[in-house]
Amino acid sequence: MVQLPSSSRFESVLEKALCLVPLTREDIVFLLALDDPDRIARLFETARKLRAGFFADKIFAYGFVYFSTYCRNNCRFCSSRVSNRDKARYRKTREEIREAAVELAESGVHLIDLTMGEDPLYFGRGGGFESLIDLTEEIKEETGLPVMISPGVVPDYTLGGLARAGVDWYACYQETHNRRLFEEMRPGQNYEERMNRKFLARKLGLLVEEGIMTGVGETLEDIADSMAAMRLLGAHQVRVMSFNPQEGTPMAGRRSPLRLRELLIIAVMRLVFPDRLIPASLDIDGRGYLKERLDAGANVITSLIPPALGFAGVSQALLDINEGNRTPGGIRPILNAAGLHLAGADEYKNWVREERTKLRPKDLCTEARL
Ligand code: MD0
Ligand code: SF4
Repeated sequence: MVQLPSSSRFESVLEKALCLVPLTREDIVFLLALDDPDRIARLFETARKLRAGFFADKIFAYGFVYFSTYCRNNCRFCSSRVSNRDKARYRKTREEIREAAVELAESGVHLIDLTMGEDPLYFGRGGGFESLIDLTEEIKEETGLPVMISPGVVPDYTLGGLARAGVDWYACYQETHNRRLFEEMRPGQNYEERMNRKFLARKLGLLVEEGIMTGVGETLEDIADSMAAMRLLGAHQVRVMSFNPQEGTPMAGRRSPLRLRELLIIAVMRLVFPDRLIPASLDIDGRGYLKERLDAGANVITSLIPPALGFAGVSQALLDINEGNRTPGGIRPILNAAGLHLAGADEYKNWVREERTKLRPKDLCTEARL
């Protein structure tokens, strides 16, 4: 076979992506390995073209409510890990959670993401999942917005209860699809169980978000494999977050990777999943690099947090929150500088409705019950 000079390989992979031809594992690794600034700029430009083709200049914004920082797990990268005895934790009351959600809704976010560690209060014997289900129902009603739940690996029947309560999204990140690395990062947790919960969520008619962390020892091939796993799952939202070292964890001394790595992954994700949602998270650098993440092809800004209510991020507990920078008002100038705009509430609701209908075509729908 004639080996094409790599410039034409580069052109042909971009061309393939623009024609919506699926990229191979080799194509993905090839793009992730780019180091020539001109080519990287071309890759980002292609990602933006694809985003514009499916979403025009409209960006979605997600409010983040991290309502309990207690967790029974011991993930090596996370300051909420159970062995981190020095961590000052909180568990918000129903009223406090409601207040944060309402404030976020009024500020103009498109979705409320209710997130917790695997809090023993909910996961323990006698389980408090009923109250979690009630709470999501109440928040959905009160805000009138779609709701995402990121509660960890909850039991099957709880996921069923959440689906019946009207939750729209289940978010649960594997972080890596390399099993050896998974076991290192999430000791004592079961890879299959975590993956299977996401397949179940889809069956229950929920949209699913899958995510990876970069800078934790993964190879470019691992990243390509994660994209394959995301495709197999049929994830509706796919994300990458750069590792940030956190105090009180075994990884506290490790460095955060150069942001270029995350930006390349965002752009390649856009080429691989042109019509899916791809976050630019405010939880890694606050507003820092937000424009770059958008320029690489992201179309959702996540981790907007109301100032002054005492809610934290998961990766950056405090950065930019009380300054009011993690709000629609705080991000607007950056959006505008990137030539983008926040979508209207109905535009997001319609997207969610259409995607959920695809999961459950009306005539075929046999309510999955749990
Ligand atoms: C974020 N801090 O979007 C949030 C979090 C959980 N569903 C999301 C990682 O960055
Ligand atoms: Fe718990 Fe999630 Fe942190 Fe792991 S990443 S320790 S499951 S809060």
